[in-house]
Amino acid sequence: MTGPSRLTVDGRGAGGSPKSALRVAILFIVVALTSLVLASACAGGMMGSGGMQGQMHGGGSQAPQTPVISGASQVTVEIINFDFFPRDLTVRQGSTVTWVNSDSAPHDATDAGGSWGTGTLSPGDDAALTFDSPGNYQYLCTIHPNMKATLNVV
Ligand SMILES: [Cu+2]
Repeated sequence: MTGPSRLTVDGRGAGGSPKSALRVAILFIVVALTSLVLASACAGGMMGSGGMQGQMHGGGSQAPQTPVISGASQVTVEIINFDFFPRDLTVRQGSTVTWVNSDSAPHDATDAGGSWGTGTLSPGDDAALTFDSPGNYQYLCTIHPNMKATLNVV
């Protein structure tokens, strides 16, 4: 049930400014491309060697990611190669965040403080949570605890 994201406007200026919608769209494209590049680099590394390089991809990649600030009311976090994309996400309160498991292993997204969680997501599953109040959350996959990410609701 991942409908087309409806882009909302950042506070200033009522009505849908095409510019800010475009900015958010570009942001998403950048994130998507980054995910693809990292995912294929990682997959290539795994297939290329059963040996030394393999250990870099053993779960919870620490490759740098660009933090994402989204003005959209519906935002997707994709789980690929034992990592959350984006790993550091800021959304506006009232936004719905959907975690999509695009990996081949089961994962979840669970607040370290225990206030929310997606439950286990099998490959291909997704779960959406709406965040009505501001908060700074560290969350993780409880199945693979070195998969860590942050969600800021502002
Ligand atoms: Cu996991």
